[in-house]
Amino acid sequence: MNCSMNCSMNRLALPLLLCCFVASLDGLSPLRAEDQRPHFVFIAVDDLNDWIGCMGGHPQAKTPNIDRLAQRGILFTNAHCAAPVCLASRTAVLSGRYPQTTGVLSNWGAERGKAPPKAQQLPVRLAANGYATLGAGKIFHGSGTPFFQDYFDTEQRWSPFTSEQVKYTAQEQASKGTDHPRHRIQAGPGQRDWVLPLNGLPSERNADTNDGESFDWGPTQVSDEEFGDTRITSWAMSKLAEPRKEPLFLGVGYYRPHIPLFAPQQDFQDCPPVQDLRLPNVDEHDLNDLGPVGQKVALDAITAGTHSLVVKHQQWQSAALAYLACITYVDRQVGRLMQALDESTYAENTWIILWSDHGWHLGEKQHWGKWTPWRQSTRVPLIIVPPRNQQAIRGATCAEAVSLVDVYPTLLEIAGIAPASHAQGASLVPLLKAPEQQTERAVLTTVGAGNYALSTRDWRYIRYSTGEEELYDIATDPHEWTNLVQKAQFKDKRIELQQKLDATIIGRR
Ligand SMILES: [Ca+2]
Ligand SMILES: [Ca+2]
Repeated sequence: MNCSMNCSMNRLALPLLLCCFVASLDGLSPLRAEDQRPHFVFIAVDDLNDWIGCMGGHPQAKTPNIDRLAQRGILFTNAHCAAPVCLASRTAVLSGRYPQTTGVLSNWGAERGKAPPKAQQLPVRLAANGYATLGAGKIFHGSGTPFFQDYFDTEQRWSPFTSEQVKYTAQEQASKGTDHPRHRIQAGPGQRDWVLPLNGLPSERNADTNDGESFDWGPTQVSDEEFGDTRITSWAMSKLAEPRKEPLFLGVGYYRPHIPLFAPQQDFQDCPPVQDLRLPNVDEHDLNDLGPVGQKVALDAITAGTHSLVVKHQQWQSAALAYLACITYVDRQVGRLMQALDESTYAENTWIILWSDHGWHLGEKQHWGKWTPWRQSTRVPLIIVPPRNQQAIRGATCAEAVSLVDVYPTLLEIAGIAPASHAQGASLVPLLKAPEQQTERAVLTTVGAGNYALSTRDWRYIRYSTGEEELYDIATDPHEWTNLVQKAQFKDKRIELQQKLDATIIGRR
């Protein structure tokens, strides 16, 4: 197995040598040998937890296309985001740095008063090494904002991305929820209009907003073709129809299943009837063994509504159904994209990377949304598919703890580009060669300043800024129902993970 991957890696290096050789023969006017380096299709799915068929997070998840990708490559079943919120997670992925280094711990840019060290974005580093870098949809979070200009050097911005990204039209905004044909109530001069939610739920937050972030769900009457993620896919497919001499990095960022959980009618119809929808597996006494901070994080409406509201209005099943329908919708788009790739000139020599920026709670620990330290929020799908023209391990899973920060050095190594000195993750190439190997690695997730979750192959350790702790044996308790931190028999494990956490944090500064 190692041999086949080594051969593959040698094959990556060969075209570079060929280029140099041709150039040196010709001297004054170097002949341009066609660049044989691999292409990348880089698929980001927003707020996708493990509710996909190949991860088994929900028994009724229907994701045949994502499952096929897992069969074509390696599925990382214990991958965690660097921070369970969009901007902080995506900044870590695209800069290759942990949030403590970037200072970007939230959705609101860098910590006040802390100037983040500038970074070379992943696509920019690829572009500097001869890649054509194109993208559409949500790859960054709010690119073009002052934050990005501050954090990423202006000249390092991903200009082809900004110029070519698909813009949402008024019709498409409907699918994002920003101009949804919900019933709008005129509030009067100087006041914001009220929009009645599609789900009929009186939202505690955002009930009166139309900013696309509302805690709402349901099928829409917007046609498939008008949905933003459909258009993003069509745009990406058109780029795969364009041959080019340079190797290609194509970023495709899907907005679903981010709230509002709107999807075309057909994707709701492809899911079970709402009365047959299975609810997430929860322990109703789950919060009893948490400290006050943990309980508050669980019960607060941080990034979505509260569980008590959902339950009170008997909406748990319909919200879970809508989340599944949004995933089914995105999976259909992944299927269209993969078909276009397989029928294109890029079919043989393209790596596919599919990832989500963080997970999502749907009532687990009585919580809805993200930005919690628990696995439901930090664990993400991560699938890496080697090109068809390479001998490689396929259809395997890797249970080692890995981080989304690892994506940056992994792609550079695959592309044969020198590692970036600023990058802090570990290349996953050794695990792609031998996914069964055990690395003893512990990966860090930061949940706002001073709150950390450490994930290893079998354990999770959480420590809040107040010193409050939690300890879970994932091998026997994957839902993190039983906090072992006070149990005497796990004292050694607790100390071991405390020390690992401290070493990891210090190592990241
Ligand atoms: Ca997100
Ligand atoms: Ca518990």
